[in-house]
Formats: sequence, structure tokens, C-alpha cells
Amino acid sequence: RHKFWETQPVGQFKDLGNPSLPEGPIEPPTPLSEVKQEPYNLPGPYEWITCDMDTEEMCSEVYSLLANNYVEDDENMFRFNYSKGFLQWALRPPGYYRSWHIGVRVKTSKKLVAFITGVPARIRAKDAVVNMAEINFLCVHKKLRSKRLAPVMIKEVTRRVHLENIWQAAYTAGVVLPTPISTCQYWHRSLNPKKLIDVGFSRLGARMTMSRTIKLYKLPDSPITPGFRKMELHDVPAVTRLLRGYLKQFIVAPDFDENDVEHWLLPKEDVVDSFLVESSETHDVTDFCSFYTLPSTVIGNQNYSNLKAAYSYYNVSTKTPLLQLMNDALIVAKKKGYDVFNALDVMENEVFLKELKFGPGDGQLQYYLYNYRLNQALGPSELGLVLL
Ligand code: MYA
Ligand code: JJ1
Repeated sequence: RHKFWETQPVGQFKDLGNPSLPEGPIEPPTPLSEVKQEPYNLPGPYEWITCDMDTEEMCSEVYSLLANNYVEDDENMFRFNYSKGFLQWALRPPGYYRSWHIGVRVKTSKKLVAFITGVPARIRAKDAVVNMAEINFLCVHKKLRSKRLAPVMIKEVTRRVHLENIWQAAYTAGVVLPTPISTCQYWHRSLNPKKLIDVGFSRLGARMTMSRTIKLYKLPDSPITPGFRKMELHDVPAVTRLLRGYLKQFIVAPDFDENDVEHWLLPKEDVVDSFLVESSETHDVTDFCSFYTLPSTVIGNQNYSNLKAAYSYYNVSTKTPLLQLMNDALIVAKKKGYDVFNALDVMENEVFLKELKFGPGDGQLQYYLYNYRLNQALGPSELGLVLL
């Protein structure tokens, strides 16, 4: 049933629940001299390119491919619309490799028709911190679907990751493949309910009017927690300590150092927002919350063309109750003009989702590891990892 995935070093459906298989790498690394030195063959009309995401031209080409051909919901009403600034941020973390930003062009027209990326990350699984690639933005132009281009793209990114002596990867997808380490649920908190209903993102509840709905989702004008403020550069050491301490409890989580925290969590306008609570007595950072900005194109609506969504990222509460911290996150997101605040049921998110009026979405997100076996699927609350 999975002609490609059956050939790959990933957990297979037939092996689920077989306790005799050891946890850890599925196949050992090979000597670098044995890694294939030439790119995989593409069908005749196409050629590989390495994308230079430093240049405005390349960034624009990638942006357009994704804006027109990337992930849609199951009814094709919305399509992710990652901004150029977001793509530059997501693809150039500390230690990134340009060779892992891979495009496919039509030789004659030079048109970009497919894309896949990796970025390096240290990810802890149980007790082991493993150098991995995070694979994202796999996209094949709508007119070139179902021609088995995706397996070639995946093999080529794998080859280029291997050339850097990295043998494992983490990725997420909306589809079920062999085999998820965890299945997570999307939840949505309306901030601008009238617009969400107008574009078909949500519906008026039973026995609800528009004005009752607007009242239901109303939020205060400003955050409630004393000492709640935007994260700044000088907070990087304190936030790193707080986050490292927090992520220890999860079975799979990133191993962030200060450089990672500066890149992934320092606020970047319209890309990532981070807030913390500073104690007025000790000046300690006791709590932290963050979200990233990922708008969606509204596919066929007369009145609106874009939906502004915030996605819950990493949150840590040690003093402020998580419920109150996330309510403040909703308040600042509303104030910044977001229409909806989305979250997965990962980490401790279950404790605030229902209470803060999030509702379950119609989408799920599957988490995967490549060439690394875990003997038991994880519950979402055992996952401490959020991919973009
Ligand atoms: S997830 C986001 C994926 N992108 C989209 O959903 C955007 C819209 N869709 C498309 O652009 C295309 O439909 C894609 C497939 C490109 C997804 N992950 O070429 P095909 C398998 C992995 O004929 P197409 C993200 O970015 C499928 O099961 N495999 O199909 C993370 C089948 O294999 P098999 C997928 O529809 C990506 C084969 O591809 C996915 O034209 C992580 C069919 O190929 C998917 N999302 O193109 C990639 N969808 O027969 C893996 C379909 O076996 C990384 N397929 O069932 C692995 C680690 C690599 C690095 C390792 C380093 C050590
Ligand atoms: O956004 C999603 N669903 C929305 C819109 C559904 C439109 C019709 N299909 C949704 N809305 C209901 C909200 C409602 C608000 C008030 C309270 C009750 C709930 O459910 C879904 C997630 O739920 N998103 C998608 O389907 C997009 C794809 C998700 C897979 C992503 C793959 C990621 C790629 C990896 O990098």
C-alpha cells in the first residue's frame, strides 16, 4: 500500500507493537564515502536547484509556489500562506545548510515547480539527544501531482542530510504514513468570530445568534498578569533556562541552547511573538508564552482573501497558572488583529483548551521520526515539540 515508504527506515505498520525491535536508530550510519555523490535522477524536463534564501528573488519564487500549491484543509477552503519573512526565519536557524533548501525547476522555462527543505535540530527522544533534520515545506505544483515526484524529493533531501553526517529526521504531516510517533488534534479559539463565520472557518453554534457569539468570545483590552511583557534580547539566558527545565518532562522535545532560543523565540514582527512574566520582587522570569504567525488564503470568498492565524508555540508556566498565561496570550493576539488562535493538544495544552473556549478542528497533525524507532506511540501530552 505504501510502495515508497515500505522501502524506508521508518517504523512499519506490520511492526507496531512488536517489543523485540530495539528503540533507537533503525539502520546504522554508512561511511560518508559510501553516500551517493550525485543527485537522484529527475524526469527529463526538470532540474535540481539549491535555493539561496538570502536573495529576495529566490524567496519570492518559493513564496509564490507555496502560496498557490501548499497545504489546504480537507474542503479546499483555506491554504497556508507563509510570509517571505517567515520562510527566511524558518529556513535559516543556527547552523543551517543551504544545500538542504531544494527546488525543482522546469529546464526550459526555469519555473519553480517543487520544493523541500531541511534544517538542523538537536532533538531529545527519551534519554538520547540526536542530531536531526527537521523536514518541512514539501510541495509539488498542483499540475504535477501523482507523478511520484515526492519520493524523489524525499530521497534527495535524505542524501544531502547524510552528506552532513546526519542520519535521523523529524517531520509532521496531515496524512497518515508509516508510522506516526503521535497523532495530535488541532484546536481553534475564535478571536474575530464574525469574520470566521463569514469565511466558513466556523459556524454559528446551535441556539446561538451572532451577537451572543461575539459576546461569548469577548476578551479584555490588555493582559491581566502583572509583569507580563514582550521578550527582549537580554532575556535569552533566563528564557533558555526556563524552557530547558520545562522541556525535560516530555519524551520527545528539542534540546534548545541560547542560540536556538535567540533565533526561534526572540520576537520577530509578523513571524514570532514571545512574552514573559518578570517577578517584580526578584526580577526572575517565571513564565513564558509564544505564538507564530501563519495566515491562510481564503480560497473563494467575496469579502475576505486572508485569515490571520496565531499558532501556539512554546509556553512555560511556573508561577502564573497556565490558564491565565494563555488567556493573556489570547488578549495580545486579539489586540494585534489575529482572527483565530490555534493550538495542538501537545505538552500541557489540554489544561487550557476547553476552559479558554477553544474548539476541536477538523484537522489532525501526525508526528514522525525517520530512522529512529520508539516502541510505543506517544500521547500528545508526552510531546514537547512544535514544528512550523
Ligand atoms: S508535510 C506537508 C506536505 N505538503 C503538502 O501537503 C502540500 C500539498 N501537497 C503536495 O504538494 C503533494 O501532494 C505532496 C505529495 C508533495 C505532499 N509526507 O509525488 P507523489 C507520499 C511524506 O506521486 P504527490 C511536510 O512538508 C505518499 O504516501 N510523504 O504524490 C513534511 C506516496 O508514497 P507511498 C508523502 O501528491 C514532509 C508518495 O508520497 C506525503 O504528487 C516530510 C506519492 O508521491 C507527505 N506529506 O506529492 C517528508 N504526501 O506510495 C518525509 C504524500 O509510499 C521526510 N506522500 O504511500 C522524511 C525524512 C527525510 C530526511 C531524512 C534524513 C535522514
Ligand atoms: O483549520 C482547520 N480547520 C478549520 C477550518 C475548517 C474548514 C472546513 N474544512 C476548522 N474550523 C472549525 C473552528 C471552530 C471554531 C469555534 C470552535 C469550534 C471549532 O476546523 C484544520 C485544522 O483543524 N486545518 C487544516 O486542515 C489544514 C491542514 C492541517 C494539516 C497540516 C499539515 C502540516 C504540514 C507539516 O509541516
